[in-house]
Amino acid sequence: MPIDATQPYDDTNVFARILRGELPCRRVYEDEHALAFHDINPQAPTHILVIPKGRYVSWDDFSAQASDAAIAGFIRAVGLVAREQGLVAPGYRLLANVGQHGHQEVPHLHVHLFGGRPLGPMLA
Ligand code: IU
Repeated sequence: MPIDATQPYDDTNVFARILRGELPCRRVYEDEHALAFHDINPQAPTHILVIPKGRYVSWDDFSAQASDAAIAGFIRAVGLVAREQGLVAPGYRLLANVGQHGHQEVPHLHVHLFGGRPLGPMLA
């Protein structure tokens, strides 16, 4: 079920638990700002989720409330993961779902990084 992006942050959400090491993940990258791991239900040959380390429900509260350092660090981490995965030359897609109409299901901001095949036109 999609979440309400205006809800308070829920420390029991699955990505919070991954960040605390309570649940495993197939990690591909980590630094002070971000953690990246393989999606458990990949929609492309490469399907990685990049999440900030702070307590943000979605792109909305992250973009409004995170520090400039946290925002810059997160965006740099997304780009670094794409380069490390060899996705830049063939190309890739970034996606962040927000709230009900965006069909966001996990209430911790995550950017989907898709690659490894031609992805076709953007679906609205
Ligand atoms: P969404 O943007 O919130 O709709 O995407 C959630 C993604 O999180 C989705 O692609 C799931 O397969 C993925 N995921 C995961 O990788 N590990 C989990 O334990 C759970 C969801 I729950």
